[in-house]
Amino acid sequence: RDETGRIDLHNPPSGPIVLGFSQVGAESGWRLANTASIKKAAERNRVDLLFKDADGDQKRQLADIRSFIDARVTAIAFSPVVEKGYDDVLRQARDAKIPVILTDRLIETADPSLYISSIGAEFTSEGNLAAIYLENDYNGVDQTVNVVQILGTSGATPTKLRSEGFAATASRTGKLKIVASETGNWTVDGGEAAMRKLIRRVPRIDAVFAQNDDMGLGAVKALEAVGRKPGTDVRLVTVDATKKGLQSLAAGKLNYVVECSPLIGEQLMGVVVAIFLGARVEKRISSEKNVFDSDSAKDVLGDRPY
Ligand code: GYE
Repeated sequence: RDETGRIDLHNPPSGPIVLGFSQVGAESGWRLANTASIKKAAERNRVDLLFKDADGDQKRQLADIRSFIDARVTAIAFSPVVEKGYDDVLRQARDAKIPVILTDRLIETADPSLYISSIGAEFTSEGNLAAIYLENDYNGVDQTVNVVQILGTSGATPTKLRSEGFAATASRTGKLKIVASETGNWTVDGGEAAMRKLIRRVPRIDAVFAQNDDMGLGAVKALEAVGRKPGTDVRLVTVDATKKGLQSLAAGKLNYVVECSPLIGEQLMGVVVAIFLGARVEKRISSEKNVFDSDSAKDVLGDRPY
């Protein structure tokens, strides 16, 4: 249904299984690949998809979810813009007997029975892995490493957990010192602006932990603009492993990329079909992950689909 309450005729339900999916937005390469994966998997599994893009706006996402309840879909899935504030709409879904699946990110709720399953990556370990790489990289160097962080949108699960994971690993040896953080809102432009601020604020930056590839690519631009050599003078670690991220890694401008796979469409459709058939579904389903350095990036770049 659109804002006026009419059924959206671009995608009228025609089969027995209808999934309402509310996406965060189109902020990053990761997100575009995630949307493509969900659309493709829906088609392949003969699931009618009502797809809505919230453009990073939680209010719009809540309205989109309500429109799925009104349309009496088989199931609702969404990737939450932020963690807080979904209890009311999820209670409405429960009253309408529509099961809800969280994809990618999580919500903060006192009642986890409000969703049937969640599918996504383990963000804390992504932060752990980023810090482990930098510690190894500076092994034998007898000084603390000044790290700046470029954060995703505040209030979103990956921002919170990647930060927690990185800080927890960093604090074990004290070798890495997080000297400053700025938000880059997951975008290339946001990452560039954040890096510019950090360069102004912090006298000595040894390394950057950018919480996604796009922001890392923005940081590369900002560093080059002041004559610094990203990858050499300043070490950069990012998360996602999109094609653009891996290309930069292969070119030596990024040093290490922790994969967070956006390709969760098939896993999601598996859960939706199971719900339709009345089968039991797992409460938590984790996506696969890998890590890349410059050499392994070159190995996979040829057939990287996103
Ligand atoms: O890392 C970032 C995206 O929630 C895991 O959101 C996702 C994050 C991803 O925009 O690129």
